[in-house]
Amino acid sequence: MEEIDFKSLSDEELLEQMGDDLYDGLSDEVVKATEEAISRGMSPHRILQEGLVAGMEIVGEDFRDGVLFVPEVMMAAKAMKAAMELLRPLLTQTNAPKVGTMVIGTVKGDIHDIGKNLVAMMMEGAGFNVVNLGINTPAEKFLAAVEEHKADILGMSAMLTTTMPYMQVVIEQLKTSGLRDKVIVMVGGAPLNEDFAVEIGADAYARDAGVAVEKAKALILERKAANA
Ligand code: B1M
Repeated sequence: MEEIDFKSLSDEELLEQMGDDLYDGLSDEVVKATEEAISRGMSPHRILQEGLVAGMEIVGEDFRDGVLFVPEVMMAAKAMKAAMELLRPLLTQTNAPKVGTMVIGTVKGDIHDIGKNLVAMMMEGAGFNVVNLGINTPAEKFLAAVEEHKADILGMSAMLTTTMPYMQVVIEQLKTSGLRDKVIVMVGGAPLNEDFAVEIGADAYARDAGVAVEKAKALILERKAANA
């Protein structure tokens, strides 16, 4: 395969190439394109949205339509994660004062973690102390972490229609253990929406990482004002 000189591409072409290489699961190329984009001073948000997430969206469509299968999607995910490691320092560096603590995890039965990790990084960048519990997280682990870290926010992510109901199981267990009123519950993930969040008794739904940060900050302020 002919090697592409990323330096010779315009910003738009570079981002498009990054998305194409992500689709093809070419980790090294995606990393090189991300390095080039960073060295040009492109914002991490633009690199994510117009390069990586754009590529992953096409992966998702072709996965749904049976054009791509699990092994190819895993390669694309690996490439995305490698690029996210380069963006991590840019997304998490902050001079913002500490706002609060968030415990976050992907719910039991679900191993998708790219979006959840993005939320975690952006929350860190906004001044939150983030405790990331990883994937396939059972209710007991969420509850123990909320108690141990005196979390202000519990964030749950689910990417499957079959795992989203587990969020309600966690909320019910928070209630029975007396923790529900002590923590703000935020939920997110591609198959969720606002109505679902209300239905299961969560405090907030965020459609993406940027909205998650905005809502988290607003809810913390609200709670501080109410307790003042
Ligand atoms: Co999966 N998968 N997958 N997959 N996968 C989806 C979710 C799917 C929609 C694909 C499709 O059919 N189009 C589909 C779900 C269908 C459904 O339930 N309705 C699906 C399926 C079916 C499956 C398997 C069942 C496939 C199989 O085995 N036959 C299997 C399930 C495994 C399991 O979890 N038990 C499976 C496996 C996998 C891989 C392992 C191959 C891989 C995951 C790798 C990884 O995460 N480490 C994978 C991937 C990559 C995807 C797609 C293609 C991409 C997901 C992604 O990373 N997007 C996905 C298609 C899609 O979503 N369109 C798909 C990029 C990421 C930045 O966006 O995750 O949406 P997203 O996160 C966003 C927001 O959702 C939001 O903010 C994020 C950043 O802006 N957000 C939150 C997320 N969590 C939040 C929490 C918050 C707030 C906001 O507050 C706490």
